[in-house]
Amino acid sequence: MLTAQLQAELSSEQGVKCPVSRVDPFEREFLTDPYPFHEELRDAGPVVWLERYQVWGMARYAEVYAAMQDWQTYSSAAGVGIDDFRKTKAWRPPSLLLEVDPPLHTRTRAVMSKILSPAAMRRLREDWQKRADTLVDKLVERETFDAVKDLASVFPVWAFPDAIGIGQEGRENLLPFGNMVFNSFGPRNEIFLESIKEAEPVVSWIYAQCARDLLAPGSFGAQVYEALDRGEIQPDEAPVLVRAMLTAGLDTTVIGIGSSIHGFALYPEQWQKLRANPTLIRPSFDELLRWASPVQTFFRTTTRDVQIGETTIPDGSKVLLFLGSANRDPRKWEKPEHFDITRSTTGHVGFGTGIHGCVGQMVARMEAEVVLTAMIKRIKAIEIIGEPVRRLNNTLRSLSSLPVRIIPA
Ligand code: 4IA
Repeated sequence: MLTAQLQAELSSEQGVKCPVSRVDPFEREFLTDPYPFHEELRDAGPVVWLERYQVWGMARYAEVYAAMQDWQTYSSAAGVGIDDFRKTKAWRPPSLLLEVDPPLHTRTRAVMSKILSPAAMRRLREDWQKRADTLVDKLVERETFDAVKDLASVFPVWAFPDAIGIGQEGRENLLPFGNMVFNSFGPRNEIFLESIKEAEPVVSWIYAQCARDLLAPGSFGAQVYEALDRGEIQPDEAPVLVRAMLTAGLDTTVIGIGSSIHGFALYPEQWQKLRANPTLIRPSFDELLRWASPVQTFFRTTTRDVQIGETTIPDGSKVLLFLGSANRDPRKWEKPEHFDITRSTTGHVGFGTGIHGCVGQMVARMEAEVVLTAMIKRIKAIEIIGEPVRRLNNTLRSLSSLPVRIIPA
């Protein structure tokens, strides 16, 4: 299908040799089912010129992994979306974690990783397990429900914002905000424009939540301001770091939980394995992130000319890293399309890798763990009873609906 669209070489204008693809990684057909496109892009070469957006793309595991490990060459400071912050204004004030390089990144990251530490997670676990048990109890009684709308979208929005320390009111803004931000990493296409139609009240609400006086004492948000009191960050940096938790920590975990239930519904034998052996819960979430990577893509910007095979990527180029494709590259994984919770997932890039590897991954892991722990005890089987619906997003791969019937244990 796409082979005809692949040309042998990039016209010598830039003096480089490179396979060219006309594929649009942000159009509906691609986002609906990216996997055949990923295969084409991987097979085209270690780096591909994406003609539609005049950017480079890497879809093989080895190159994606190497690029993420090499932050000196593949910078985040010009933005990790398609926009180049050195040329155009960012859609929002840049993130002080995601869209920066060391030394600034080293300082902000240290503050956040201390706040989101294993010890902090241990303090929350019991309460979160109880909440998951309560929620799953109610759904099991109903037997039929929407695994995304009634479970995956409910639990994270209930648990994590309490820990961040924001109020109950207005939480319906959290998921739409994330949807906008993750769309903004891609082009200004219809999908993006649709998501920002009613942006104003959502964006103002989010920014208002980041103020010190609204955050509960002792919460993650309050702890960001305690880092300010200790002189570890500047006054204008604190609200942007609170914003990072509200942006990065909701949609992603909703999708992680929703896709897990989808995976186990599609692979009933994996569900039985999990029920028989709860120590598989933790590794099963890594396999889920490999198999159904919620964050599919990110850009980097080169800080020098880089040689990849026959191709020289010039200094200052945007490079699109296909994480979801790397996680299913048959050069790296055996039967990559198979969801198999007992395989080794070491090296998957579902949480990224290198200095920008997900700083909130302990939160995400614990959310998935408490929900799956609640489910394996109470649910013998999960059956899909209606067509799952995808929500298309320029960065995230997710479902908006997954109607299921469960058989109680
Ligand atoms: C931020 C990678 C993704 C989960 C992410 C999105 C936003 C931010 C950080 C990470 O706003 O800092």
